[in-house]
Amino acid sequence: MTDTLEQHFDATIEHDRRIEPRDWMPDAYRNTMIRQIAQHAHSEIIGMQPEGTWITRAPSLRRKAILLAKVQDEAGHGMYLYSAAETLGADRTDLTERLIAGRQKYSSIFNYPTLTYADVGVIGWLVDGAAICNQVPLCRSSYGPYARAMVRICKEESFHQRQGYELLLTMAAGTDAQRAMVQDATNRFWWPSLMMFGPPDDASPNTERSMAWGIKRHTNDELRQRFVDMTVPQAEKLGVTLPDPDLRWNPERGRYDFGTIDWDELTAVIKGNGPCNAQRVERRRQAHEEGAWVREAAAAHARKAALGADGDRVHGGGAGS
Ligand code: BYC
Repeated sequence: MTDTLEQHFDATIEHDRRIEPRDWMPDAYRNTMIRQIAQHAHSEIIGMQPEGTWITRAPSLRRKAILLAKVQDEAGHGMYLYSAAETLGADRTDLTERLIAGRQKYSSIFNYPTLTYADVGVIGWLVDGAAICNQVPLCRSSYGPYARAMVRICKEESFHQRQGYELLLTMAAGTDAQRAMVQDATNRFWWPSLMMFGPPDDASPNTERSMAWGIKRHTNDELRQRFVDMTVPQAEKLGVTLPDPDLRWNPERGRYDFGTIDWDELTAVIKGNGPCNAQRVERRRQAHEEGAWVREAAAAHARKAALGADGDRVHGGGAGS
């Protein structure tokens, strides 16, 4: 029986069709999907913090409205992704508790501080730009609910990237002090943005298996290179210098060469030793605790809604049964 199911799974992957929640799948596929989707969801939720800190300090009403909308989108992305993880049998509360206990990862990039308003622009330009590069191919990922969630997420990320670039173009056309802020933010976020794509291919334990299963469509290094090639002309138009003396066009490869990434830094940040890891997780823990009454109220409301006016259950089963 398992043989037939496994053959069906293999054939689905081979023909580039989607695996759906009720399909049989190997445990390792399920666990890999839960790991990646949970890490992605956690990144969206923790990713609200570095920019969220600027909402009350936005320089104008327009900038505040834009930033609020962006941060709200990130909460929405986290919710779609937790829902996608639930279709695999994961439990959202359990995933959150693992994050808070440091047993599940989230993207390294959100462990760096946001020091000026130019950081909001640079996060949109570089961090969301890297996210788009990484996530557009995930719209063709083999797991149906994840791939479908990614279509909407990518559309919104594209708006985020443009709002960041527009903010930077505005600052670049401003005063010398504003241009210096843009350059400083670029200097601080360039290398961490390249690290978002993960370790180099020869040190990436999951890539081969995830590519064979159609979860990932490109390797970490391929996507990193694509991001560099896309970003250099944007930096030129903006008038900022990317902080890499080895960055230059290679006519033979038809791509940009770039300098060596500090992989020790990425390892340290992933292990929890980046500049803001402790602060980010602590803030998430506090928010989770402070939100307990909302979850309790929602569960009580769901129980009540499941009962008719005369106390009979309207839908057989459901919450509180
Ligand atoms: N940071 O074998 P590898 C966003 C982990 S949200 C931390 O290459 P894989 C946004 C990796 O998980 C951005 N950990 O792994 C939100 C693995 O851990 P395990 C998030 C990292 O999965 C708000 C180990 O290192 N995007 O854009 O094949 C505002 C070995 O790596 C990192 C996603 O999550 C890292 N940078 O490839 C603005 C996209 N890199 O096995 C923007 C979906 C690696 O010990 N995820 N690790 O548990 C992916 O595409 C892939 O999971 C990755 C890693 C490319 C990230």
